[in-house]
Amino acid sequence: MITFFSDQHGLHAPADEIFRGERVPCFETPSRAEFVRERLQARGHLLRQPDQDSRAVLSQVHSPRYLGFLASAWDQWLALDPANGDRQPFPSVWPVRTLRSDIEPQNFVARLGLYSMDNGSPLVAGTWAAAKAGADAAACAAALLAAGERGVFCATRPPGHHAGADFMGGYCFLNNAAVAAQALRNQGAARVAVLDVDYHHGNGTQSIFYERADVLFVSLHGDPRTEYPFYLGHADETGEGAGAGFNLNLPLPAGSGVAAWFEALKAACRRIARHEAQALVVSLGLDAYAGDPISRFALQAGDFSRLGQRLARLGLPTVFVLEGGYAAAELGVNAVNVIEAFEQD
Ligand code: Q9C
Ligand code: ZN
Repeated sequence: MITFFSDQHGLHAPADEIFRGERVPCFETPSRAEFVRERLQARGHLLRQPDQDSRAVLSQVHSPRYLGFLASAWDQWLALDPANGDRQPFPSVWPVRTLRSDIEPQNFVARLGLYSMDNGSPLVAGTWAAAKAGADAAACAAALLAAGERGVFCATRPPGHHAGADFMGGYCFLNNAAVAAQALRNQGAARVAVLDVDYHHGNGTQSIFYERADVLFVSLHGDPRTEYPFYLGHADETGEGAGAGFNLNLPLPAGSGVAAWFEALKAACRRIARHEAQALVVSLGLDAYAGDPISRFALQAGDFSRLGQRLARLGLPTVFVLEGGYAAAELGVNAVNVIEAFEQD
């Protein structure tokens, strides 16, 4: 399968994240993408660097002020103190209920909080370049589908599905799946479906398309009552306004087994078929894997082949976008199992 891979991904390599109030090594590491690249190459898949600018599509899914902030955040951080070059900024204050988010504060950390849903998404000098290359890959993949390709894989990082129109979160900065879906719409697909199989609910993607009927969002994930992102992803979130009925969440209790997961996948596929979509975007998180260090589902490597086969049966031109998955050494096998089974079916 044609796969987009950006050498720029390595520019986003934060050292630590905050976990239970302590600094711990980041789970979302450059090695994740490198393991995927190695496996793709070993299996003879073609790798391409993204060569299209996603700027126009990005401004359809993210707010101008958020994009402006993200593109210049590191320079703003350095402007505070040149010694900040070897420090990671973390937000510590957020405009929750009753506080105003319409006015951009002048204070940098206050702006960082305005544009963040958590303090777990560390930003470094190369974050914008790496994230932008991932979004460019999503736009390239959509263009290849328009040119007749059946499946294209974006083996990119950082991931994107927690990023909303104007905030980062959960290791995500730019919503690559939303970029792919919007680009497919721009190219003439009347109806698009996004299927998110990452262990964590794709709150960013859901919120971007929540009031739209043209992009159906379907997600299979750990129940937000106990799992990140906690504040979205419940079954009663079905869409609003024109988008009423075009959002389907299938939360499963943490610890659910493989049979329950594939039952939920069946329901997801039925809803996607009913949408009569002309193209599909798969937010391909691999953290439903049994060996994932921060997730609690039970899929084995062979189950990822079964996933690829089920997705192929939808019969839709499909963009796969890598999201989470933190058992880094197993990521290559699991990702390639999905796309090869998709191609073979
Ligand atoms: N120490 C994605 O899979 N933090 N994001 C968990 C674990 C949030 C996961 C803390 C996990 C976000 C794209
Ligand atoms: Zn995840």
